[in-house]
Amino acid sequence: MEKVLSRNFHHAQPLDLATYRAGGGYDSLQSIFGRDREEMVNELRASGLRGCGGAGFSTGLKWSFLAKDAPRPVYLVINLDESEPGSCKDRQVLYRDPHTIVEGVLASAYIIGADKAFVFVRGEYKVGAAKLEKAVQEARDAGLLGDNILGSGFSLDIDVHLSAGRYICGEETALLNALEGYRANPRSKPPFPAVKGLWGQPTIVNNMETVCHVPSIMHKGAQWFQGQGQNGGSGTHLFQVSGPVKNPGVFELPMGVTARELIYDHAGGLLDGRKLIAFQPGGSSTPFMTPDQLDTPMHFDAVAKIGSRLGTGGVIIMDDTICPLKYTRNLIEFYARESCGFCTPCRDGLPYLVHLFDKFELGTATAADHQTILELCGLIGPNTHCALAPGAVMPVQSALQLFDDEFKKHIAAKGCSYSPVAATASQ
Ligand code: L3W
Repeated sequence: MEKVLSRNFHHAQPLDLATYRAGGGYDSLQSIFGRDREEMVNELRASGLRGCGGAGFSTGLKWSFLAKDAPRPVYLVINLDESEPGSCKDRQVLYRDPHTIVEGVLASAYIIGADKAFVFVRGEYKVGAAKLEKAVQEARDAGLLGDNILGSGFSLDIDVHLSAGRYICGEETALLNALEGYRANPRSKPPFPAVKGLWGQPTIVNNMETVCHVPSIMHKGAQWFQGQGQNGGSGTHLFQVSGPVKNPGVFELPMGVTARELIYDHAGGLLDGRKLIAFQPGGSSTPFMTPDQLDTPMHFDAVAKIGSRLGTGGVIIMDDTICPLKYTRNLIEFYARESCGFCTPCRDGLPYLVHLFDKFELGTATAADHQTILELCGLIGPNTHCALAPGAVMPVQSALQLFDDEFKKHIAAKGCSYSPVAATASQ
């Protein structure tokens, strides 16, 4: 496997343009400029590249939704608003190798024929955004951005936009509203951004990692990319592991590496004396996987097949020292806080779930509360305006199945046996 996104991570500082180019940076443009755009989109589809921001939608398919005679201007928007708990991959590239982002954006913008590109960066990543700004300016100064880039007839500039900071800004249509200067409420879909996006114009929105795979696919081919994966996965992915493991971090590995290899070989396994109870494979909105599923290949289809989602590939570990109910409550509290407030099931349903979980911790929960959690999840999931609340209830539904005995134990024991009852519970 060849490292792509992390190939320059061994350098102490981000590479300046000259050093980046000396290592083959921007060479991909030779394989892209002048080539038929439809053919490149087809190659992308064949490569198996899928969106790395959580949804795993085929990148080539999404790009094919842009009409050939799309009204101008066409925009490319890069989602670098990484805020999902457990996801911490995009920041690595932003802080350590921003020219890889500029090259990915430029290559992708050429293929879709974008007139302008925007990179929407999470507000807390402001130091990284400044590094990206610097790389963009270097590219402009060298004629890699601007008018008639390298004599190709293609012109592009990149705007780096720092978010004011909310999780919901990472939802693609809320992001578009935020970019336009409006409150970041999600829009209704359809129309999808490819048809009506930024300022009503056709817009492709992609996660940063996704576009950073494009140059090497175009340079080395779809087959090469497929060969980088294993067990049915294509390409590489920046997997992340957090929680009570010996070596938490970000690892570029073949898509399809098993969860066991990722957690035990790369992240060093659990801390001494700890036992794996469950893990979330792709950020805090993904259903739990269990130790008997450790040999599952970490790629979209294989993880979906066992009832979870690969999401962002940000694995979060739950061990035997934490109450599974308290762990789950902590996740919902995050989503409750980050709700945009637009629709009632999300705005009111998520805080009520937190309240119900608190009753289990405080020892006041009854079997009826257990049942209400179950019913509320079913009510919230399909009835919201965007994917935030359905994502929030997925681990709750999963916890209801996996930890049914814990709910019952909390009711019978009138509280939590893991740690002092009042430590995290709200009043
Ligand atoms: C045109 C169609 N375009 C779909 C496009 C759509 C989007 C992409 C995927 O949610 C998930 C969420 C989180 N014509 C189209 C079409 N598209 N059909 O394809 O769309 P979709 O609806 O499957 O997903 P989404 O709305 O983008 C994203 C999950 O990701 N997630 C979130 C992580 C969040 C972060 C963060 O840090 N902010 O990482 C993690 O699992 O729960 O389910 O572009 O336009 N017919």
